[in-house]
Amino acid sequence: MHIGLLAMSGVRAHDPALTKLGLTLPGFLERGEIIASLPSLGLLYLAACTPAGHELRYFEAESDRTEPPEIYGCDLVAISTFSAQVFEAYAIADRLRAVGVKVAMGGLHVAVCPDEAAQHADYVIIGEGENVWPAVVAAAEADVPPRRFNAREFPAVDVAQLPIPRYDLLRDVRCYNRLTVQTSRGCPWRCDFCASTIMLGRPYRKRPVEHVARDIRAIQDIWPSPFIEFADDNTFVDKAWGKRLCAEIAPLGVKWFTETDITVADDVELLDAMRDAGCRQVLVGLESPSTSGLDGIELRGNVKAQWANRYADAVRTIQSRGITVNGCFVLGLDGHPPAVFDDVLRFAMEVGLYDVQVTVMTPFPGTPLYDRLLAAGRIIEPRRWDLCTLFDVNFHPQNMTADELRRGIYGLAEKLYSDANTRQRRRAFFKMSRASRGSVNRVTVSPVGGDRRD
Ligand code: B12
Ligand code: SF4
Repeated sequence: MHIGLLAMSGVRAHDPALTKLGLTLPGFLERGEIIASLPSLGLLYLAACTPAGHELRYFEAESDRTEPPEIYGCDLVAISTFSAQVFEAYAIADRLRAVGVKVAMGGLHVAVCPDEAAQHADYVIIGEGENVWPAVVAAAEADVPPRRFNAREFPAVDVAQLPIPRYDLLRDVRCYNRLTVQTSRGCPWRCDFCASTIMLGRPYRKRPVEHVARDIRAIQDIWPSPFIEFADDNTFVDKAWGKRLCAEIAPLGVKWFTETDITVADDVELLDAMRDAGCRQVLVGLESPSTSGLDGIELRGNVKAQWANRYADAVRTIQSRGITVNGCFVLGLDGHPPAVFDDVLRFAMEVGLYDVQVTVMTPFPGTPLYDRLLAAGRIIEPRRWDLCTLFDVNFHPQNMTADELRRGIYGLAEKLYSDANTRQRRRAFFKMSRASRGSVNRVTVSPVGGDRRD
């Protein structure tokens, strides 16, 4: 069969004012441009798990979010979904199926909304794809009628056995400025709003560090100086493993970015190992500048609430080792008062956060947050998955109106990302890292893009 893998990249936001503001301000623009062109790692894993004897091609949707015409030459097309693009994905799937192309859909969105997806796809896959995909390909080949595949009915994915993603398929697509590698899957903390790998129903798992290095080398075979983004939820939960990872990848000479929780600040030895291994930025979900809003957001642990009073010191410690911090704030948490916008600005400026990401609390389908807000009648437009962008307000906050939240974020973004304030925040980082013992003359910062909240 001819099998097409269709990725739908780019960033999404609907609120016109916030989009105009957020996507045109310098800090944001820089980040948006950098991250928008990441390839779909999930599809590259599926490609690596495709049984022999099929012709595979990786496609990116066009910039107007339609499918490239060549995809109509495929017998089977695999589409990977996130909530924000799922309606676009359904429209493409409908067009493909109308002319007899079979469509398989998987990914974070359809894993939690399989009934909805079944109206648009022949095969709907719930959960991690690697061990299910060969059965999907066999079903398409045998012309099996539409059905669902639940990863729970297949052997669980062993992350120690993951193949090298088929990065080679990207060679002819376009020039990617950064590539993703996974070092771990999942996160132990389970925040009530989190819509990452948690949605796939599997626990936190770390890969063998040698395999991570193996994957990076596979990328280097194609792109000699890649910038690597770890597509993890929370890389350095296990500090001892983290040090082994750094030791393994340091000789490869790559620069990288990752998402991790604030507890890395407790281990200076780890931070130095990260910097020496090429870490340029960590994206850390601080969520709130103070304890308000944090208590109880994690369904396991209460790490963020316990750390909130130490956030400023923690950020300074990380940045003083020569690693920039992209601090993320989720605005509109139930405990957030209207003063939260000023608090975030003050925190970011005082601490000298190199990058800041402010996003709207977003009720993604399948999260405890969505169920809680829906039951309380607080979702403004239920099932408007296209508003799951992290930049659109689609719920009634507890301590302000939806409009106050919107306007609060506009005002905050305008100040945070102004040229003058961006320069001032970044100057603080350079000062801190210069002052730090051992990092003098060693720190070079290349533009990096945050992404978790994208
Ligand atoms: C890299 C990344 C991106 C890249 C995506 C590139 C791409 N085309 O895939 C870019 C930068 C473009 C991006 C953009 C956005 N992102 Co983003 N991004 C991520 C990130 C950091 C890693 C995703 C990843 O690579 N995971 C690793 C792979 C291996 O896992 P996977 O994709 O889930 O695939 C597995 C299974 O799902 C399954 N599977 C997936 N697809 C398919 C298909 C088939 C047929 C089968 C059988 C199986 C299958 O098998 C795979 C292997 O097990 C995650 C955060 C995170 N830590 O996960 C956020 C995340 C996915 N992004 C998110 C968001 C909100 C966005 C944006 C809406 C932000 C914005 N405002 O623009 C946009 C939407 C983009 C779009 N076009 O839809 C949310 C999505 C939540 C949700 N449930 O929808 C996440 C989880 C971040 C968060 N916690 O909020 N993002
Ligand atoms: S710490 Fe981050 S990745 Fe982990 S559950 Fe919370 S939001 Fe998700």
